[in-house]
Amino acid sequence: LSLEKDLLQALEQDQFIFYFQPQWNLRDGRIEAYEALVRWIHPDKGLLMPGQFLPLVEQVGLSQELDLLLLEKAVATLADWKRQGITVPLAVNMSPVNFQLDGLKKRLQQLLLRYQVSPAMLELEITENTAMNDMEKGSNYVAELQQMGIRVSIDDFGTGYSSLGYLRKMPIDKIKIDRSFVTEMATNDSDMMIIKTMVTLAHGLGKRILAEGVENQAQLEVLRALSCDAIQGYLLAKPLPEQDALALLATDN
Ligand code: G
Ligand code: G
Ligand code: MN
Ligand code: NA
Repeated sequence: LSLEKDLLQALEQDQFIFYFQPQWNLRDGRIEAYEALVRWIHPDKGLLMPGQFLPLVEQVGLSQELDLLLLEKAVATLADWKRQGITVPLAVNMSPVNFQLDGLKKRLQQLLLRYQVSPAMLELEITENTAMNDMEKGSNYVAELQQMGIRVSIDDFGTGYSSLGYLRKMPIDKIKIDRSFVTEMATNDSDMMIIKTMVTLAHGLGKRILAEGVENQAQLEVLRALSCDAIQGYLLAKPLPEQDALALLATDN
């Protein structure tokens, strides 16, 4: 209950920040994008993880407000990086309730214009369930974002409704294999086969594919051998505070 009260204040006083986790391109070994992951700097409790407050945010009906605030934060971050000569795209998670919101596209357009940020620098991560909710509407919506120059990727792929029809219809850019498949890949033949099939599927549809949750070199080598395009995970970097993320980028390029 008190956390709920704190939440309103947090939104007003801008107590949310992003950590940034790199996505590495397996072809050239470089960072191709950062994923923005929200943290709440609570005045008493310190750094809170999304799992500690996002359910509450949703429960009290503030997730639309938070998502819009975080979208602005993402675009403002890109503008700031641009001023520093840093041009790395940023992927932002969208909670299912907010995707396809009336006004989201307009809001995005305004933000990109106001901060003078190219839409090509922004990527929205949605889950399969979000995409599938109303496939007709969903694919039109993704197409409109793509026409604006904003890329959309599917997060946690393989854990939602596993209908594949939407992949064909939606002009999504990237598929992110859920980390649960990667974790056991080296020891579990079925998981290995599933990943292999996902890579083939993605490439057959002209989409890029990234594996999440890569924690060791053995996993990386298997993913490379399977022609996975990119990886993300603790092996390369945990989600980092902004200064550390920028320092890493400087050593990378
Ligand atoms: O590090 P990690 O604990 O950061 O993130 C846990 C989950 O919280 C992620 O799977 C993601 O779905 C969600 N999440 C993280 N950051 C954001 C954000 O900025 N917006 C939304 N809507 N969800 C986020
Ligand atoms: O948005 P998404 O559900 O993909 O959020 C990614 C989540 O996975 C974040 O909570 C992030 O901290 C976490 N994560 C990122 N890399 C790894 C990893 O290599 N191992 C594990 N266990 N978690 C990871
Ligand atoms: Mn994500
Ligand atoms: Na994920």
